[in-house]
Amino acid sequence: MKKDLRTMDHLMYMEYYTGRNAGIFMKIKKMLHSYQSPYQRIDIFEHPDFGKVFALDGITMMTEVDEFMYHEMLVHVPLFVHPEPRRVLIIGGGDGGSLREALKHPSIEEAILCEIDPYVIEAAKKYLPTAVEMDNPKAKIVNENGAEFIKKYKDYFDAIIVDSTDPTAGEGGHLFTKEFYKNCFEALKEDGVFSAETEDPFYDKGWVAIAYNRISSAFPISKLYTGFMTTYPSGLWTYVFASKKYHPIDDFDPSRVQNFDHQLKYYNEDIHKACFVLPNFIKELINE
Ligand code: AAT
Repeated sequence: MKKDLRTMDHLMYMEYYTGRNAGIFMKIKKMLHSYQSPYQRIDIFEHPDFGKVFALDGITMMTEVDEFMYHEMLVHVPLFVHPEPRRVLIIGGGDGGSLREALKHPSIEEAILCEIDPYVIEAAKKYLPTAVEMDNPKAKIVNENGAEFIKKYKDYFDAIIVDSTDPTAGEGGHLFTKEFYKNCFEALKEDGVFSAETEDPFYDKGWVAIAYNRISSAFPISKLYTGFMTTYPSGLWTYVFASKKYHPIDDFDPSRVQNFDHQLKYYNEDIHKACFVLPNFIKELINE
């Protein structure tokens, strides 16, 4: 019988946090994939406890054990505010986790995943369990810069979800500009909703404020929310919900979550309301 590789101490992965004075390390049980694409270095390895780990340019995008926290919070908060989302656009998110969560909503008829790097899609399909819905007939995958792709649409989507890399890494910066957020606003229908990952409030606090202010300048309603995220810097992650019409709490109907067909692991109707309650240091960051 084939034996598993022994986990020893000699293979390590390190992610340096912004500032490069702290970070996280993970043992590598087995390297599964390393590839230099035109955009970024792609690594996928197996960790003794975290399962598969996916990193771009040495920055963790997901680990198998905690990706649910991030993907559920990024996707279900906006999709449970919109009463009947049919067309959704996910920008970034090449591991497929956000697509998987979006397609749990039965009203979705069309889900476009716009991931800039085709090599991420290829690697995800081969190695990552998050890629389960990529062949779903409702899903359409395009490989384009999301900041350009969005310009083709006006008044079309019910929801836009920005699952991007950090603003300082790879091509992620395009997805944090005022112009991009304005184009998202234009691409949404008159009752469209939006969410974006907006970094951690400790190592990247400057970016939380920048992203929130820029999104607020493009949308009449915008609210920052947080979620626990074990393997991302600081363990606490921020997201911004924005919309043209719906308020994330006043227009939220908890019975839709209670009657949802899928068992979720992080998000529930109480989390939905609680995640918008912010600690003082984060309120201060965004001048609230
Ligand atoms: N859900 C996994 C988490 C991610 S992946 C972000 C993806 O965005 C990457 O696959 C990257 O190739 C893609 N991307 C980056 N820039 C663009 C762009 N301009 N257009 C389209 N796709 C893009 C994000 C984790 C963030 C947190 C890490 N600290």
